[in-house]
Amino acid sequence: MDRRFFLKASATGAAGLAVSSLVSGCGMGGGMNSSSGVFLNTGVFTRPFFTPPELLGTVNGVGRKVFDLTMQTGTEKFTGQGITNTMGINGNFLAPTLRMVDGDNVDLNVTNQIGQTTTLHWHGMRVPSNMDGSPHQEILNGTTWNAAYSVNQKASTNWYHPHAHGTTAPQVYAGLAGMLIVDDVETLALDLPKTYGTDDFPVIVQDRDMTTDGTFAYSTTHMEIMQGKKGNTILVNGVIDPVLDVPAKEVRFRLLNGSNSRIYTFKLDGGRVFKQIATEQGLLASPVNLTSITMSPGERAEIVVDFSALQGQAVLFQDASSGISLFKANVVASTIAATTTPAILTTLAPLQRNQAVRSRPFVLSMGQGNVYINNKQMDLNRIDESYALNDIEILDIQNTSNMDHNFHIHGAFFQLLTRNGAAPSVFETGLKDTVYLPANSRVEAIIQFTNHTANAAAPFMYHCHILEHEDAGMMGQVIVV
Ligand SMILES: [Cu+2]
Repeated sequence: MDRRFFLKASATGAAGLAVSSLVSGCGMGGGMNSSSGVFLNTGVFTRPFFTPPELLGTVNGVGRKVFDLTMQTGTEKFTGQGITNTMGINGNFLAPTLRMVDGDNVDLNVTNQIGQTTTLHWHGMRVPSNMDGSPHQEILNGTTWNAAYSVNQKASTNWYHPHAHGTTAPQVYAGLAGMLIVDDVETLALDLPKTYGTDDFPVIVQDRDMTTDGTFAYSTTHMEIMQGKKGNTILVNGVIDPVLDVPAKEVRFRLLNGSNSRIYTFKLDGGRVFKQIATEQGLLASPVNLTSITMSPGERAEIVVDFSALQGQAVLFQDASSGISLFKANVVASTIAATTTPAILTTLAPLQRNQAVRSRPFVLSMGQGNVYINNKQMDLNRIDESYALNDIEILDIQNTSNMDHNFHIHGAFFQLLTRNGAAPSVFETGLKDTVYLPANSRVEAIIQFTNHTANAAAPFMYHCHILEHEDAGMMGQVIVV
């Protein structure tokens, strides 16, 4: 990855714009929901949208795709002014987009140069538990961890980030996160937008609590740990207020809520309709027309926006929850062939409730200034649950607290059966690995661990993906036997 690529993208913004806007009020796109009360986002889009470079891997002599990743420290000027100490992978902030194909055998050489212990977790990848990058696969500073696995799952938009015991939140916040896109033959054959950086864009949405010169440093009060760390500035692929030229045709956006704790409700200005085509673990059976989509940390969604009739116009991507406009898409003449998103995308054969051998409760709760799952806090030396390989089970996930949480499990995907006792929205019946649980809510999902067992030396994790909660112990461990 060319480190200058990112520097170029973020340094060309109009210096001072965000600051002058802050001084004069709360900016044109202003909202007042952040912890600091005022957003640095201005509602004026001057910085180029940054598309992280793709890393395709290098095929070695025995046909394995090799990816060399260096986790490193760096600095970044997010508004062109103050200098922030950051972390990135093969660069100063964020990471290249890894690209793999179902059936690939991959070797990932992960070198830790961040000055502290870390791990690198492939969120959404169904890999052997000892290659998962969980807290049990520590990478000491100055060492290299070799993760090797076979890709065996549907085309999907995944991501990778540290999962170190107790320090995940600050490491992700510093910039250690990237997308990992899996392709497969079925999906590549569909008439979907698929030209990366032209009609197919990653959209990593993160918030940071910035000072007026555009710098940030992770720190938390106990209140912020309980409520989740929320920032006053929302970045897309590491850039504040970016503008993107999109072709006047269908364009695919791979949305990732990469924030530590903020929950977004993404929409287009004017209530424009878009199509959701995929959930975390792959395509929906058919596209679903939506005007907004709510996503909690760690969740992904692929959407298609049809700009065919909008050449010369601009469309804003917004977060309805904060009132902030995230980026602007200027619709320009298309130089590539039109696509027509098919009405049928794939065949999903949902697992059925009557196939389940049991329903297993996961209660997310808070009390005495702590966060719990099933009244327990994370203990690396305790196994909390044991699954039988290939058994079908129901996850009965209940948030009994007055605060929002979510639930992510490694090693398997699930599909929602119910949300608060009713049928879930169609788009929640897709293949998922992370699900939002608003305060005092409950979901039932159906799950099956296949392919990989997991023993006590390398269990799979389940946890709240609000990273402050995860670090505070809202996590447990499963073995698969
Ligand atoms: Cu939580």
